[in-house]
Amino acid sequence: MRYKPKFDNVTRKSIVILISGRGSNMQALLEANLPCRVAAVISNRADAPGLAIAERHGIATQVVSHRDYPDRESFEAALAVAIDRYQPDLVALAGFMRILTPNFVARYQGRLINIHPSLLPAYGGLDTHARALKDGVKIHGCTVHFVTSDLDHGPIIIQAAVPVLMNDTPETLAARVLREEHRIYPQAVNWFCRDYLRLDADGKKVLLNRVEQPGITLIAPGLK
Ligand code: NHR
Ligand code: GAR
Repeated sequence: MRYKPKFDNVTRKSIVILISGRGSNMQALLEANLPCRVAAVISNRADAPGLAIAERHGIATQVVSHRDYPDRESFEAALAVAIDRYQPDLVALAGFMRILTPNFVARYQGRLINIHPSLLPAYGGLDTHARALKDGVKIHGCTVHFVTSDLDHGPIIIQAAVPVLMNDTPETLAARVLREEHRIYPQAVNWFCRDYLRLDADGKKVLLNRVEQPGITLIAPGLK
């Protein structure tokens, strides 16, 4: 019998990834064998190291620099033109560092997701690792969520928790979290591309189809 791919080019969704810098989450998505096509990587910074990684993977890249525009609205209008050229099913923010206005977010409602380096709703915004260390929390982590106009408060798709260790610096903690980011972001995109994600009636919670939910308990520091 002929091999029948589960995702042929008709059903396969396409995604555009937005970056601002290093691009390690983008790289994790590119190397995850996702059931979708990465149509393009767009950066708001010409010097983003992630652009070269995307090019090495044969992905189309484009720079839309916010510095070329007088305000957020005109920057976002240009960004939307760049994105819409690819008609993506999903736009994935991967270390994208510009806050998006309600107008832009509305245009991509339900198909715009972000990875954030904290266990939301704790530590939205910037400098999450330093703030978590300052508070002395013992568990920290990362979150993939749908983007809404409420910054870092959109419906949560998946989270990973890591222990905070006594001698952690923002850098060592960030590295421990980043390893988990690279695991959960491809998982979230995989679910999206398979149409496994939906929102509950009030649009606040993500429900998962056809996915078992065992999970494990993390206690930090561990019990002795
Ligand atoms: N936009 C909306 N509307 N909602 C979200 O949840 C968003 C978003 C845009 C980006 C990523 C986010 C994060 O994961 C993200 C989520 C940048 C800033 C920020 O303050 C805050 C949150 C996030 C990304 N940016 C400064 C700004 O003025 C610029 C900082 C810089 O360029 O270094 O846009 O944390
Ligand atoms: C990641 O830790 C990501 O969660 C975070 O920046 C890093 C980007 O790394 N995102 C934000 O803080 C968004 N405000 P990467 O470019 O190597 O993926």
